[in-house]
Amino acid sequence: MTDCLFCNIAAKEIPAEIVLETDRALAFRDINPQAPTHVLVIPRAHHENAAALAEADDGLADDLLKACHAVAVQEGVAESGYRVVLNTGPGAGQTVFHVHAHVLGGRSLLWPPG
Ligand code: IU
Repeated sequence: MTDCLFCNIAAKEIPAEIVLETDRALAFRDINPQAPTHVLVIPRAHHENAAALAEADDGLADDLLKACHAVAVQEGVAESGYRVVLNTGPGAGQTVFHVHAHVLGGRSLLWPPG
């Protein structure tokens, strides 16, 4: 989708600090980090949110989760612990409507989230 920010990042038409690329996913640093490690992991294909991704049922959700773990390992937070967040819908705080997993780590993370 040409009017989608994250599609444009995936197409490298908008710059981002990319930390990992696979054939079906891309990971880049969040511009407003909430933790020492705060990376967004997206599928290259456009799906509005996690619900749409789950319904697509083409293995992409599995790829996304594996990419999240690869980012955590690469960032050095896999052993200390990290959080994967998929805000799904405006009521849950989703503001960009191309599914993205937040990978957060590098500090103590409280529960429940706000
Ligand atoms: P959310 O789950 O949809 O609320 O997360 C959107 C994230 O996208 C949020 O953490 C923003 O800081 C981040 N972001 C970004 O990394 N680059 C951008 O150009 C824009 C938002 I706009």
